[in-house]
Amino acid sequence: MAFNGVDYFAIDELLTDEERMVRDTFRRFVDEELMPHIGQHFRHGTFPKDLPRRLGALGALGASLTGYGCAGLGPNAYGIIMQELERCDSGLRSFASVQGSLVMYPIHAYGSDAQKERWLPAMARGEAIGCFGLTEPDFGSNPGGMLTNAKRVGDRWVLNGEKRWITSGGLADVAVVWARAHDGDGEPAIRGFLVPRGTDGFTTRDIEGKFSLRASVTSELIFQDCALPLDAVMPGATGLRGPLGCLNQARFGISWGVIGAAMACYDEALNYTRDRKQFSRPLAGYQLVQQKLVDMLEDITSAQLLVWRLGRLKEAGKARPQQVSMAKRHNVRIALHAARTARDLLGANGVTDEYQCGRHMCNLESVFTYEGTDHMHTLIMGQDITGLSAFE
Ligand code: TGC
Ligand code: FAD
Repeated sequence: MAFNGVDYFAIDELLTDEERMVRDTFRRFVDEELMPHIGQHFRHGTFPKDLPRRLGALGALGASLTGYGCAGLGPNAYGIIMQELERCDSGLRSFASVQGSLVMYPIHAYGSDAQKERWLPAMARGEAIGCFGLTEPDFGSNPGGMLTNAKRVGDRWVLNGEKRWITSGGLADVAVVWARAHDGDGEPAIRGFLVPRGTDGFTTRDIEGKFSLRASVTSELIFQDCALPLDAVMPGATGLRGPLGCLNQARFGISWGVIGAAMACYDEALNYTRDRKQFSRPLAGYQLVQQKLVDMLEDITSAQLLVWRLGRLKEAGKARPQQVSMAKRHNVRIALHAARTARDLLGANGVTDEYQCGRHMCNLESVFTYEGTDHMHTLIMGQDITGLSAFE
């Protein structure tokens, strides 16, 4: 059955013509080109290898950046692309988030002219793939404790350490790697390095056995005396604020993206419960079922209004990271709840991959954890409103 959107509060009227055009383009692309194949990719644990170039051709990669072949869209148009991709699968949205917000964005914001010229046009076209290495086996929520280090030795940086849980790691032509850099002068500081695939001393290993984001590649990055030229470092970022600045972009996209997953689950549950009869009538005719459907719709509507407003604040340069945390925390929560509710309403059918909700439910467990866990966003907001840090 064709997907017609979920828009109880006429939010469509708040969108610009450009945003509506982007929505229609990606809605059609997702329905016609991605939906028919996603179930098989999830079942077999494969990433659709043609996706990067197809998204590149549509201007979806680094869509909110300007120059270097990027589309230069506003924040909400970018968010709408994430929404439509995640309506298909969080793993596909993850690929686009990482490529645009976590790799192209830091190169654009912190990179040298040569780094921008080398990577951004090819990445915008989807001809080069990137990954973002911040998390380590022992440092996830607390990336400031990272052990990966880069030592300046003569005219080289020498990188040692390990990154884990890295989206697109095994596919990437270039890794943005955050490391504690010792240049011989003063205190070490966190810096970002661009490490091309094939550099001696750099290997990757894909993580197998995921029940979540199966259509996305997740990998370890291993650096053993990996020697890099001095110009491998991005000149514009020093300290943890460098990687955290990228996370603001990606978390914004996720806040939009998960609405897509929630809409897909709501739509599936509504259609299913209207069709399926138990006892005397369709399931949708029972009060308990209606309450669940109404809760889902109300949650989706609140999520839509939150990100629409956040996007407008971002456009005006006024969005604060703590507001992004609220949107990520709230919207992932409601999406996960919608997926679990849809799974429940589909009964036994909800546990098969003939339907979407079980796949979204498993995917959203990762989304709840990555880009700052639900707890981290709670503490970020807690600190903001009380003035007291509860991290340490
Ligand atoms: P803290 O002392 O608070 O801050 C250190 C420096 O960073 C600045 N800062 C920020 N800057 C920009 N944006 C933000 N959101 C920022 N938050 C903090 C801060 O002002 C300070 O700057 P300076 O110049 O004064 O030094 O740092 P902390 O060590 O206490 O940590 C804070 C905390 C816990 C919030 C942070 O570490 C955190 O966000 N942890 C969660 C880690 C995380 O989200 N990892 C995500 C990895 S990437 C990923 O998951 C990709 S998934 C794939 C996909 O997207 O699809
Ligand atoms: P931990 O930090 O060990 O947390 C475990 C639990 O403890 C959580 O519930 C957490 O909220 C809680 N906790 C931790 N500290 C506190 C505290 N102070 N107070 C209260 N509770 C606390 N990372 C990248 O760098 N790049 C990527 O591309 C990337 N892609 C990913 C893809 C997938 C599929 C997944 C699952 C993860 C990915 N990550 C990536 C890693 C992700 O960002 C981390 O998993 C996340 O930051 C949490 O870290 P952790 O898994 O080590 O959990």
